[in-house]
Amino acid sequence: MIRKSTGLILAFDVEWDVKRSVTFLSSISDLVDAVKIGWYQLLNIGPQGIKELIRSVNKYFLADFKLGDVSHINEYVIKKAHELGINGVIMHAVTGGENLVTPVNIARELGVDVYLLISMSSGGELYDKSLDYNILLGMDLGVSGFVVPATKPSIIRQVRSVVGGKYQLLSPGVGAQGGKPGCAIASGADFEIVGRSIINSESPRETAINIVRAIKNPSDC
Ligand code: 3DU
Repeated sequence: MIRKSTGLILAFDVEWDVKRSVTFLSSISDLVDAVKIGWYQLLNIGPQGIKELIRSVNKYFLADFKLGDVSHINEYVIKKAHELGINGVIMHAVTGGENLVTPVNIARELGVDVYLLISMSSGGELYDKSLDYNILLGMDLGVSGFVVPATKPSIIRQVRSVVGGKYQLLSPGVGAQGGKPGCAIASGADFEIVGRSIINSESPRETAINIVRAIKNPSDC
């Protein structure tokens, strides 16, 4: 599980080398509870770059590979991610129980958290039609939590009301995609995931401070 302090997760979608990435992350490290990396960064700096980054920055690293393959491939990827030092992975619910059960169990044995994506910040209409099914699927599998969009607060409220307090809800779509900082957490999420608003800001630290402030004291949600 991600340890909560500020409630902010940085979506670190950048094209920078490891050195620049470490410098940036060190400058806002106290403001973020976790760093989310994904395909873009893996393709930019490669697995060794990811390994070096994780070794250099003392943070929870969440791999957003949105895993949605057959069971054994999901399993291979989770094992490789673990070797790189990844603490948690995001998986697509849509791949279904049969393709999720073994990978989730293997992740648990390795100490890697699984967060199940059950709704998208834009589109994802098939997900939203089967929300109840996917919530129960995740609970049955024993995932650590769910990815639910800041752009759909009613979905966050619905998921929270079903899962209770035991599961962590991570919410992307804050800032650049329209979600107002603080409002996803006010709707029941545990963490807000923010990328471009911080990364592209002229003053990333100041922007992150303002987001953390809004998370602590949300208004106009
Ligand atoms: O829009 P931003 O720059 O704050 O980035 C959002 C991040 O969250 C990005 O890494 C994307 O892959 C992820 N995400 C969504 O944007 C929407 C989802 O439904 C799930 C994940």
